[in-house]
Amino acid sequence: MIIESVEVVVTSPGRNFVTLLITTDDGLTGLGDATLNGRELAVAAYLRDHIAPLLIGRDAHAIEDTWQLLYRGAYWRRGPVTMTAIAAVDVALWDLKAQFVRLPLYQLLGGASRSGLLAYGHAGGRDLSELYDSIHRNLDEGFRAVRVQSGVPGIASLYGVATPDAAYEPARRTPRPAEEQWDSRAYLRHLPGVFEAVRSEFGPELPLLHDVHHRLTPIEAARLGRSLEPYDLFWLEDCTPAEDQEALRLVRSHTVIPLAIGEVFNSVHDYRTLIGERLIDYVRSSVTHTGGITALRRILDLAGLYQIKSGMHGPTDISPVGMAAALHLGLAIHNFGIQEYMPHAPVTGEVFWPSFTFAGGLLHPGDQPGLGVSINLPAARRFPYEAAYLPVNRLRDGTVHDW
Ligand code: EZ4
Ligand code: CO
Repeated sequence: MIIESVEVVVTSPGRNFVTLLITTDDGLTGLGDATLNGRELAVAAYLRDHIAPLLIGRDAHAIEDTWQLLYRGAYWRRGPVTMTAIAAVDVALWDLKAQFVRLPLYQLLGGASRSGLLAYGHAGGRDLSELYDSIHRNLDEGFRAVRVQSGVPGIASLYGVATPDAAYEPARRTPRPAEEQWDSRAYLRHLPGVFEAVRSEFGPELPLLHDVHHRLTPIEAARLGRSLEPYDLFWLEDCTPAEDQEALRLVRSHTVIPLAIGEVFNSVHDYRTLIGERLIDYVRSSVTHTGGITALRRILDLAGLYQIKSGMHGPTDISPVGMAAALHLGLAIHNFGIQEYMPHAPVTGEVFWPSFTFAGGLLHPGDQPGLGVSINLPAARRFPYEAAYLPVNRLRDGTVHDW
């Protein structure tokens, strides 16, 4: 199975996506997701200018060798642009191999370890009444676990909180990043009361999650973890800036709240302290941003030795192709934990045709050969790229803060 052509498609049905198409002399086409939110064109150029010429004429079956060639062969290692580009190649090659043997990809990864993947949805509201409505909408859509984000009095616009008429989408199509505000003291005062109220309204069973989005110092995160312990969270996510692995030692020594981290990581080396010292409970990396199925499976195998589970990132900036890859991997591994799932806007479905399903709170990748996703290229051309940025955060005095 020789690689004959490599194409990078940048399309914007509802939001920007970068997709890699690898076509072989057998006439099969494999797809990989290369979407890096707000930095899409850097990955597209990396793939087009530096990777595509190396792939033409190679054996599409040689997944491990190609991964090592692209990782070691660049000399420059790691980093989100590089690892997202490598991930797209890796996933496209897994898609091709599985199509070649006419099996759903999860069968090549060891077969199904469960009947479906527990998914969590996103709930958010500016106040409790909006938040309750949003949680009810998630339950009506079938979710059996919910991430809860709340407005904070005194903070005008805040991560994770949508207005009732719009789905939450942090990347905005503006020529410059939007600015949001942050105030750790106001947040730390307000949040425990929100979880107390949500627990008493929705009862003890419903798994509740929360994302701090890298905004606290270790001692603030430790205090937050302690104050949320009575409400039995499934996890507290990204409580401190993720790249500071040692910060979690302090958090861990003060609270038993389960911790999840890693959506901005791109390598197993970002996790070595966190996993080796059991400082986290869930690995947030996605297939798309962490070097593909080949690389994320290694991270999750290492995590499994320490009873740490998967909690793959699944926002709308993971394309349907990236989501399908996550579901095949999640179905096959032993240490699956939970899968984030933010359904894409209906218009995204004009370009991407996935076959994965969501029913009874569980996702399943489906049983089509390969990933089970196809792309409608004429439709993709109807949605040209539009620059979009994630917001930035400022404190009350104007200082830039982690977003
Ligand atoms: O901010 O995907 O847990 N989910 C998240 C997401 C991220 C965006 C960044 O591209 O934190 O909303
Ligand atoms: Co997050």
